[in-house]
Amino acid sequence: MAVIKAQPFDFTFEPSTTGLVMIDFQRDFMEPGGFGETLGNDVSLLRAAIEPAQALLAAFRKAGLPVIHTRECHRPDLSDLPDAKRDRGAPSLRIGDAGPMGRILISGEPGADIIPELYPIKGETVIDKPGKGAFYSTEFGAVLADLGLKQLIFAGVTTEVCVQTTMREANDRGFDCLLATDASESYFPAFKAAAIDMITAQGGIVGWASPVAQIVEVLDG
Ligand code: TIU
Repeated sequence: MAVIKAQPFDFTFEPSTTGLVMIDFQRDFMEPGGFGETLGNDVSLLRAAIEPAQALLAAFRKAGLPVIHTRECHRPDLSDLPDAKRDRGAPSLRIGDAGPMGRILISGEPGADIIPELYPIKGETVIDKPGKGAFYSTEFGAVLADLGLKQLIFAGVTTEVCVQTTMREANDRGFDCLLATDASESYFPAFKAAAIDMITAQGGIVGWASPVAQIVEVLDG
């Protein structure tokens, strides 16, 4: 067993049953002209997570441990897009509309793909998901079971939306979940801080939190 210093207490894990989950590092959230910006957000806020996420990804690859990437996106025919999601609020472009990076949040379009800095390599799994959580209506749970994983380390965007939702879903399914704090960002810094507090409060009611440096130190051994 290995031990990472974390909040609210040490995260003890077996490397051979531990995977990295990279949530929605997509151009649609990270770059101008995508879904995040259509919602009125300053997407530059998310870029702080890139360098720490690269370090975490490199450590997992070096250790030969599994990496799973997710992408929030919908089928081109919108058959997996609930009206409630498409019609919510007053974005400048809605999901499925044509934007500068192709149709907003649609599978196969440039905007829905993962940013080049964190692009998957051969052997890594990519899960397309229609919801905020990665388990809903996807093969994510089956992939984790096939890989024999019990502990998950999370990076991604945004902390309080897709990352926290997926951590909660994973926690309910019996996984020990650790958030790599600086490898995750939000359009709302106060929400990121609150999400970390919510995850780790009450004795780790959802999971653990630790900066990338403390995780990499242990993975690099
Ligand atoms: N809007 C926002 O903060 N997030 C999302 O819509 N999706 C993800 O977090 N990936």
